[in-house]
Amino acid sequence: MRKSLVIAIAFITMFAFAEPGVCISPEITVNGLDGPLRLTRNDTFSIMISLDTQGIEKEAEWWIVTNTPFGWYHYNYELGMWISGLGPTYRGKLFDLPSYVLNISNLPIGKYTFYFGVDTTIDGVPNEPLYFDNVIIDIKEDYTANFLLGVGTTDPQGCVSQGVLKEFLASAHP
Ligand SMILES: [Ca+2]
Repeated sequence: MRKSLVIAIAFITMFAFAEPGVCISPEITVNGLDGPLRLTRNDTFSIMISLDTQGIEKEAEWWIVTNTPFGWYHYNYELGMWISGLGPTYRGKLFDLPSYVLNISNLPIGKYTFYFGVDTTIDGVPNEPLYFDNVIIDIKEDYTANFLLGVGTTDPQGCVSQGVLKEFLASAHP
């Protein structure tokens, strides 16, 4: 009787802590698009992030960062501003975030890759597995042909770090 009870508790515990076979899904868009997007210096644009935790409720580091022509910047949630270098935006438990909007304007000419990612190792640097999505913005002097590049294209949402994100990790772990 007692043995059965122990086994039952063990099973319940296992299921309670088991992670579903799905991954945390961050998403980032610019003006509601997956990008890439070509804009001019005078354009204001909105970066929108959202997060589907798939029911995973771990402590996490949240990263809203951008690789710019003049280095990495990260958005600091507490200060409400962009800061030079890599750093976590926010530390706290994962939760479903329907949308969070950042309005940005007056960026110098150049190419910017914005990332939104989360990792569950609380140590101030991005770690694998890093769940992320990214969007590219190209700021030009003025409107030229192909003002909107690749509107509506969808790149596969990153489930774990790979490809382009290697530069993100390499920068954090030189
Ligand atoms: Ca980390």
